Amino acid sequence: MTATALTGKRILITGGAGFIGSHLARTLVAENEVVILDALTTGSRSNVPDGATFIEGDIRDDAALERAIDGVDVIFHEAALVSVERAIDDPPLSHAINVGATLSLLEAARDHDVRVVLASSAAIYGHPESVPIDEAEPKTPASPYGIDKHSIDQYARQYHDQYGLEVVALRYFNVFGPGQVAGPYSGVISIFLEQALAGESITVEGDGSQTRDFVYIDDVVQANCLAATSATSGHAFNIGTGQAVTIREVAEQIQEQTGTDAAIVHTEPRAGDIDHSRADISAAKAALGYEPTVSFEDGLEHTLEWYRTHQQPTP
Ligand code: UD2
Repeated sequence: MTATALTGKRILITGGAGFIGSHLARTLVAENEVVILDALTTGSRSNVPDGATFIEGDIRDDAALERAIDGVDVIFHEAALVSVERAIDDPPLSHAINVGATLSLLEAARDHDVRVVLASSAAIYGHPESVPIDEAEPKTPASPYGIDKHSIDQYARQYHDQYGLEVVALRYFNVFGPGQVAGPYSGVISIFLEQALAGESITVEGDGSQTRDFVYIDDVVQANCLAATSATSGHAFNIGTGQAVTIREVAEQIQEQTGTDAAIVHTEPRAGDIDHSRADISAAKAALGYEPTVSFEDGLEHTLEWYRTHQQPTP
């Protein structure tokens, strides 16, 4: 469990029943009063830790938001339509959830004078011109999801500059860890782990030479806690590790760590896939004191342990 300077606060976590939000909730609940607002669209009630107040509601519902924000000192805004594919299928829906509801949340935070830590995404950079990617890299999002995350990332700065709202946006790279359940829209690591544990072939899309900066969930929790307590405001920071791993290496590592007989097979490359993504995290280090602590191998080991105990591979 990540140590944090956040104690004795009333904290709202939107999306607190989801992957990232529930890890934050579990870290903070012992020393703080945690309120979770989650519509349970992709999150799960069982992710809500004991001791947290749970409000089942949609962030697009102003009344639910008002109720959730009452008396809080800080908001972690993790609720979103997280699927890039789903956002491509339905841009207005992505816009309503990812932008519209976030704007309502920023307005409410402005009214109540509450600090906000906002989940932005590496998706705002689209296909980067070069790696590592620093925060000044051109923003050419390659999907409606990326456009929407870019929008709220920029609104966060506006709300700081125009209205003095204390807000920090965190641009997550590829987050992984226990509790990220495999599905058609989830991260490659959860998909490969499920395949390997079920003895199914591990499906590498394309030749596997594409790279990603995989950041373990505990370090994302750490970044959020630092952003909530830092003197810094009105800025956006990359949250990754600064290291890149090829997808082929991910598959091989999972093959080795699970001890599976499953083969690695190559399928068609994903249309519009990003070749290389790696964060320059020097700004987060300097401004927030952020320092990744979990190596890719250790993170994978913890995630695998969780899968072994929580997932029932189909026979
Ligand atoms: C991540 C984020 C997405 C958005 C985007 C911005 C996740 C789950 N998604 O998408 O929300 O922020 O970054 O750039 O973190 N792959 C396989 N086999 C599979 C599944 C995936 O080879 O069964 C490959 C895939 O083609 C890609 C890589 O793994 O090259 C990573 O895929 P992903 O969906 O985990 O994440 P990404 O980076 O596309």
